[in-house]
Amino acid sequence: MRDAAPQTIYLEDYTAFGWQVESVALHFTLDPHQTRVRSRITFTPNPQAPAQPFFLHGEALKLISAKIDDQNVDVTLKPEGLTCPVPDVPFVWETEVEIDPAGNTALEGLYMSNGMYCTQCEAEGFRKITYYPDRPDVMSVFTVTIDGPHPVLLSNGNPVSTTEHHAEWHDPWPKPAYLFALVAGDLIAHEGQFTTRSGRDVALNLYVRPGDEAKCAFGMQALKDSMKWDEDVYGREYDLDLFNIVAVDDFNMGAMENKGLNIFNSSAVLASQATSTDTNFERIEAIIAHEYFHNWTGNRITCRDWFQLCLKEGLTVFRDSQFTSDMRSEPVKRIEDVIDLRGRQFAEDQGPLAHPVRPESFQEINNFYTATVYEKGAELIRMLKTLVGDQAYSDAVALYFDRHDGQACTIEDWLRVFEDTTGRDLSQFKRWYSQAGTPRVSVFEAWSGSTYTLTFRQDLAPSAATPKPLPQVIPIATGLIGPDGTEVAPTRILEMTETTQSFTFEGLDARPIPSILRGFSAPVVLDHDMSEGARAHLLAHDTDSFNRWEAGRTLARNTLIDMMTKGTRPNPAYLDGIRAVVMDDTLDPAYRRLMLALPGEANMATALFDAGHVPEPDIIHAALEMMRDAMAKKLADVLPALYGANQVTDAYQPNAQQSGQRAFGNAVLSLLTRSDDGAQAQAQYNSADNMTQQLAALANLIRAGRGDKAVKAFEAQWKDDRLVMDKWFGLQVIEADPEEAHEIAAALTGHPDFNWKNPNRFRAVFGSLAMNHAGFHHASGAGYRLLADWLIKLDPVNPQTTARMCSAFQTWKRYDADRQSLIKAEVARILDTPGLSRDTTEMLTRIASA
Ligand code: B3K
Ligand code: ZN
Repeated sequence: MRDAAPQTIYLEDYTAFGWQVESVALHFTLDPHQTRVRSRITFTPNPQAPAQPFFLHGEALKLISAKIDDQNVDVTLKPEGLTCPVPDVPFVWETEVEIDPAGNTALEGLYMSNGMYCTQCEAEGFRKITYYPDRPDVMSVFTVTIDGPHPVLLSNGNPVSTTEHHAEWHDPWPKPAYLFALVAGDLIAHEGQFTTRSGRDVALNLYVRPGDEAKCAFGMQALKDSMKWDEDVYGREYDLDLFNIVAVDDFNMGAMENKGLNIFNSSAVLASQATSTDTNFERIEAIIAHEYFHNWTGNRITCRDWFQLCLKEGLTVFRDSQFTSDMRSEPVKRIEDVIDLRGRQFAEDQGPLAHPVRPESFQEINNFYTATVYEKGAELIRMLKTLVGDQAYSDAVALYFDRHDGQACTIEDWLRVFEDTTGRDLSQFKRWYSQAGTPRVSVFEAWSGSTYTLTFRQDLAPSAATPKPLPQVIPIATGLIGPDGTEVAPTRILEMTETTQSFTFEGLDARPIPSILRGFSAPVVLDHDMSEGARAHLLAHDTDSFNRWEAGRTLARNTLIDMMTKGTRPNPAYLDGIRAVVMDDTLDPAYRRLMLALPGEANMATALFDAGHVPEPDIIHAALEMMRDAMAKKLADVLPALYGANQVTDAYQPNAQQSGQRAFGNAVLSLLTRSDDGAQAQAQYNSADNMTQQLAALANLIRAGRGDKAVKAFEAQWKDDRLVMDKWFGLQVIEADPEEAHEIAAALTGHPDFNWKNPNRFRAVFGSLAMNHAGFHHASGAGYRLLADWLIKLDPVNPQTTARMCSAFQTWKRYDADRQSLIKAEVARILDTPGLSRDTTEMLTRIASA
């Protein structure tokens, strides 16, 4: 079906809904193609709202009947909803509609996945279930009854009564419609239990399809750990008798925080030693925590409108990153987060999709679930905490929960609790929410007598989203290291508020080496023309573990840029420094592994573009290969011992300590493989008793050009496990030689298990193609063409996933003229497709507008 003509929605146009919804009763009679939904909704005029016609959202609904106070009413139907005359006193609205869950391939609203019914309503999916004011500031208490032939019938809240083929649910907490959920199917519960600190017993269930029972234990433990952590750290208790999680195979994203009934992409919850990597385990733990934490930051306090999305997402990402730091390693988590931020959010800021953390307009809100809203949004919370201090942060957040429980809020509400707690004026800080782009901070040093002065300048490039940028408040955590390697000034937060600003350090014996932006205290690009020697000094001595890693990363980036633009050899100072760090066995293996890692190819493209060069994918690829060869040579004498020392002999645990060791061991393996033709990788493949070791071995074999046998063996072993098969599809494309990546991806689309309507499988092939930087950007344009062909095919089936995948084209402007015109032609070809969805049209129009 064709979308209604695209309409732009503006933050400044916000008006409250004209009615309050006192209560909602929904009744579902499930049927694959003809599900009936009856609703009974009590509306009361909202005296605070401006006068307006009565309008309810509704899309793709077949209206059977509509009544007000028991009388049939004539409604005017529009593609996006209905209007009708209503009394100016409270009234009861009743409708019956028919919907087609089995025909719903967009996976939004009520749909079917492998014979099971499930829902996804955020952001605007509830309007595909029944007529309703589908906006987050309309909160109400829901009662839901379900009739269906399935053994398990679930909705939000607490169960009221369940008989065979009938269930009634009541959620006492007022909520917006986007948090509604329903699940029905032949499911098995993995049960658990949690007692809150005030003594409430909570039954926990993880519902899965038969066959997946053995993949539940880890997720259940992660849920209990999250519940405990939120009590201990934020004082937040769970508030129902029941918490259910359901695993679903067909899902557009990771998971969804519906009240008391979280729905998860099975890849984001199911885990076992044999089938999941350590990275999968860590991600699952974080997503379970994230969705659970939304119970307070998102559900009890929600967003007034979708422009405020970062209010719940930025805060909840920040909370889940704190949780992971506490459960695992703080420095490692911080470095991983920054790598991710630079990889995805900085790239977004650099291109045509740049937008503020709180956007001011949109056509399709699903296109704004971005790295900027989520990850940069989390960085803003982190900065706020740095600026006000830990105690004030806790006090302000406690006030937020007290003051706003049960409300739909704005960023202004959030900042006000900080202003009220600390007396600070946060109006300048607020610019972080309204200005798009990554600020660049340049550093100038001066030394005289015993005084050392750091002068900073901040620049934010004007963009379409922010034509006239103003200076932002930037917390720059800085310490000083003496020439002998000791710290001569501990971390101080330099609070930059002006365009140019100086800070002095007195009473020093010798000129220090500055360690600036410790812990990556602000999401900026730091421009510091520091000597190689000074950077090597920080790599050897910085007491801040983030900046110690950063010193190595900057050396790597600079030498790689020189290799790519001037054809120089790898910098020996970098290789010496890295050798010393990776051999230092007082350091955590996970940290040493991060030290050994190089920036990815896409990341180098961002860095090159940022430094004023046109990135050339083949040259980037070749330089990284050359650097890896140089590292393998530099470390050749110690690699076998390092590999041996990092083989875990204890029983498998996906904890931080063991996974760090495996990650380091596998980083060493990838260097070893460069000279042993894959012998060690084959041995590891043969003896692996867990997916981390098996998959790392397979990746190395493919890279060494010796993967054919193992690829076949892996397929034979795992053909019945869809999550492992996603890895099989993805790895072959990610690890493919750039010359062949598009051909391999194309061939995989002909595999009988390439079920392209399943988002995980589609992403396994095409997300991986986009991630194979030099392969995707093949000079022939074949990578672009293949992706465009498949996006055209997927769009009518699943616009949301199609639109998300369009971001592979967002960086087109940085490449050479030939590639630019190849990409532009593909973008234009997709845009020319008749009936293209609103989602994809908006994304590609924005991308093309650069
Ligand atoms: N809130 C959901 C995301 C919904 C995305 C809708 N397109 C998951 C999360 O961030 O927790
Ligand atoms: Zn979230």
